[in-house]
Amino acid sequence: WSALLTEASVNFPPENTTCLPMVVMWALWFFKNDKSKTWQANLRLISKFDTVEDFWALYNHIQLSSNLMSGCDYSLFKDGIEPMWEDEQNRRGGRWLITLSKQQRKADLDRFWLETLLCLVGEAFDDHSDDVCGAVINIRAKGDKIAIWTTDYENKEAITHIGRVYKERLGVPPKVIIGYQSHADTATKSGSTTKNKFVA
Ligand code: MGP
Repeated sequence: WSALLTEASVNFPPENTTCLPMVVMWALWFFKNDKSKTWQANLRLISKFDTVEDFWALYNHIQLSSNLMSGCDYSLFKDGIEPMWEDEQNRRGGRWLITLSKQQRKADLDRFWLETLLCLVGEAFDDHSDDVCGAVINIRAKGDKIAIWTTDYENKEAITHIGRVYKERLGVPPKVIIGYQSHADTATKSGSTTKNKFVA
């Protein structure tokens, strides 16, 4: 059996099938809230992929976000960028934040997150996809959140384009306003809200 399995893994994928390549390598991370550890120690890399086939294999293998325990996150980031404010590519960046009501966990959460993943791996923001660092989903009892992180909160053109396309792809009604906040403001906020640098 072990010989067979080795043989199978060596020959998979078969040489003559084409794996649709992606523009960049992506890394999926998982965060589990363990209060005895630091925030960074609770963050784990799950795996990396750079083909469409490997994306679906991973997506189909892991729990849907709506099944995760409160306090957990998934993050999908470009390989080489850690899903934290401190990374060089995030330090001067920010996020388009989608805040969901408790009712939306059942109605919208999983499809919003899948659509977010597809926007990223499908380079949906044209030339401005270069500004994208990754995306995060926070499962929280007080209300779940999904965000796309970009690298430069001063890059108005990229941010407004990404926000417009993202809102449309999620099917957020025009009258619902989404906000973009810098990580610097998020990290130093004192109250429960961070001011928006941009809205879409
Ligand atoms: P959170 O997990 O992003 O949101 O941040 P949550 O749990 O909804 O809390 P709220 O404050 O937005 O209401 C929770 C806490 O995790 C933050 O206050 C930080 O202490 C820590 N944290 C979150 N992020 C994204 C980072 C990060 O990038 N770096 C570090 N060092 N800590 C972080």
